[in-house]
Amino acid sequence: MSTSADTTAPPLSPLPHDTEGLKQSIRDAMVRFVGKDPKQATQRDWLDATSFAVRERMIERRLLTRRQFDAEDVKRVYYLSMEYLIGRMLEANLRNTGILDETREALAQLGQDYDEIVAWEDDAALGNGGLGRLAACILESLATQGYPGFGYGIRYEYGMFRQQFEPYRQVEHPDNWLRYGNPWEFPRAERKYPIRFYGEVVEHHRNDGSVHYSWEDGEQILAMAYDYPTAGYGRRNVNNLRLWGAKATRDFDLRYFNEGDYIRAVADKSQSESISMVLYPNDATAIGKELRLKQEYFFVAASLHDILDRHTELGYTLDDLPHQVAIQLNDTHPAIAVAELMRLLMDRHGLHWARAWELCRQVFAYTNHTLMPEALETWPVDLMTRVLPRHMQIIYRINHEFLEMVRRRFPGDEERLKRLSLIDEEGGRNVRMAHLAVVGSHQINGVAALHTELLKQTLFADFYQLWPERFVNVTNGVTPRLWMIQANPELTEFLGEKIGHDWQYDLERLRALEPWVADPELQQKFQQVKRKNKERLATLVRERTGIRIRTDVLFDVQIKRIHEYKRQLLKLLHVIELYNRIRDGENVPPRVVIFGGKAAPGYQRAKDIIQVINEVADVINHDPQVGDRLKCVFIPNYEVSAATVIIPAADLSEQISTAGFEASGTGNMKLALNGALTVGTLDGANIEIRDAVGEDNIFIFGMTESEVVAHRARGEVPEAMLAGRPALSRTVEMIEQGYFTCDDNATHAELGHYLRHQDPFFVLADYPAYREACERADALYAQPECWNTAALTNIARMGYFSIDRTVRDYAEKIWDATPEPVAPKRNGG
Ligand code: NBG
Repeated sequence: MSTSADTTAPPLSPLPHDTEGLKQSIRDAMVRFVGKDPKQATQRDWLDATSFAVRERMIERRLLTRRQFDAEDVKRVYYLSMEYLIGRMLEANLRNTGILDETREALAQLGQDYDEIVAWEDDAALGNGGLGRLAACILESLATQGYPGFGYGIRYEYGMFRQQFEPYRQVEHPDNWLRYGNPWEFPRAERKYPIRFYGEVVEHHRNDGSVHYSWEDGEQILAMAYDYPTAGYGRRNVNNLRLWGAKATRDFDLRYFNEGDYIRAVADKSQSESISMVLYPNDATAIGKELRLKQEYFFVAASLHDILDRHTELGYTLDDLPHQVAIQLNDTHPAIAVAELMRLLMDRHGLHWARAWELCRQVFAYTNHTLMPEALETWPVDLMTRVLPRHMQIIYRINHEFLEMVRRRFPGDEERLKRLSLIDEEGGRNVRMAHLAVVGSHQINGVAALHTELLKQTLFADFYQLWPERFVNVTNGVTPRLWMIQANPELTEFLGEKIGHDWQYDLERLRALEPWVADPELQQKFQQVKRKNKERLATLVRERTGIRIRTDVLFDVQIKRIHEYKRQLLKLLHVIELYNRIRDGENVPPRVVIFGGKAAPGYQRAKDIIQVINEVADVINHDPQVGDRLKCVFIPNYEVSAATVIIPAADLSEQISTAGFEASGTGNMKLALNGALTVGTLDGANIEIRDAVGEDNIFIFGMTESEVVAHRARGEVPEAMLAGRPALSRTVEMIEQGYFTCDDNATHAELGHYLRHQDPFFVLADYPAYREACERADALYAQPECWNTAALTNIARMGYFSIDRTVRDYAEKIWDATPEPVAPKRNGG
């Protein structure tokens, strides 16, 4: 039914995809876009020129994709996310566009080393951790599978901070990733929307007695679109990620500049543009700052405006919305979208409440990513009333209608009303954004089986009773394109030789490897691959830390955000015990322990943990009695590009959160896919990983979720766990007595005290089981055939954890969307 799709537009002249053509394009780009004589070009210039050459080819396919979508009446899926943890773009785009080898060769012919060139690119780190990385994987899969799926987010000028240790404690440095411009983005000066804050709501009474509202005055800033094309792997589909940057309005400029205070005007202007300046570096915690609320509304308002404009430009009516549009809310960060869409439909398009609400509910769906209470966003009613007065009104009305319905179903149950209300009346009045998201969505999903069950039983139990059919599980996944093909080219080749390449599109086909997992020749090759990957990691470790590690021992890896519930301390206690045993003359199997991860800048406990790990590592790494039997490395500035080096080298994957706290985890999937064995609790997706790989191919330990609940209820003092455990007691004492520090006894004493008397995540209670699980791992590692069989079995059985399966689950259970692969042109190109 779309009327404006122009299928008669002339075809684009296809650019060559061969080495010669690419060489020409890169050379041309160097002159035309970079403005340099190739003879004088730096490696960064070559990076830019190469990026421009790829970009040209991607945008060509982007236009074709768009034309096809416009012509075919497709349903579009919009993913609203505050975070996209993308990493470097050049290699991903080359690979997905299918011109990686040709470009490598083209650069070689131009006298340039491909690997050196790509290393110049800064990571696009517009996210904190799992949530942002999942968003990036989902976009890649949407394109790869040909879904009309588009991302919306914020073009932060400063992404995730760079982490340094000075010398032990984390220090944050700004990530000015756009400093040298960005060859991947297309600024869209014509796609600018005014976004209002503050001001007031004006009531208009119509002749027919109806009331109409408008939101006026206050302050306006502009949201300007920047487009990042996202290429599908092995397909022509190229989708779009649209990130919004803040710009001062012209009105704004004029008002101040005319007053003659030029300096103040410029300063105010940059103040208003600060909305998209910086990513809040908090993971699984809510922020509660006015600027954050403004960021959230800013990108949501711009995205919805854009979505509705596109919808009407394509000739659809508002009644068509549920058939043409699905909007996924990635956590509660974009939950204000529910109120904003209501506002647009009523105040701008004149729909009445009931119809607007019906449409809203059919369009939105909400993904929850955590049960941690401190991560649940709430906004003070006062703040919301001041910043978004019309939205506050709408939220009150949504709440009113909702609670009326609850009252009818549960008459006289005042407690239930309090629990369900969108407004938390306790301790100052706050808007519960998760409740707004649930009420405004037709589907709510958790990100792993256990997590979804816990959502139903705890956080959203009352909602589940009202609407059981709205709750679904969509277990997370990871893209094999980045986390296997790019990160682990040797393993990719190894798999290709044995089972072909089908698994790259259908990861379940890795199962074809199973008949060979015990094959000695195959195992030997696998071991060679691991060894090479360990050498690559050893180089990274040496470059970043100066520490030399051997590559013929077990690599034990814990890489993730630093958080009490993720229990880096549990690993640290084990490291200290190993150290003691070596010094006691025991013959302990050698290992390299690798940590990576950032702490939220204001999270003192997490920063203490980093500091103490670094200090312990320093003592161990310099103890001649230990030598290279034990090394402990904290790799600074863990980021996507570092992860692609660390993960393929890992033998043991540490997934040791307190059961019931990790919603899913996705690092667990990446590591297992690369043939690491998991030592893990029955938490998040670990449970499904165990079900997939089998009990014998994973080291499960510790309290289950219900055991944790029971243990907590017993209220034992953590210290009691030390009774009869001399090795563990000694470890804790060494920390609290400052054995590992020369100048900061206080931090160590405090951390020891914390373990003994607080230990909210039951590190001590789970320690004996954890040590035993690590010993099982050591025992298996001592039998290479058994270890390799288990590792290869892990790889063969990880198909379920492909992001492609995740995206299909969303499409079928939630979006009702179908893929629309772009057909190749008949005569190539
Ligand atoms: C994180 C969870 C992880 C999960 C990712 C992706 C937040 C709020 N949640 O367990 O902690 O894997 O989301 O779903 O960052």
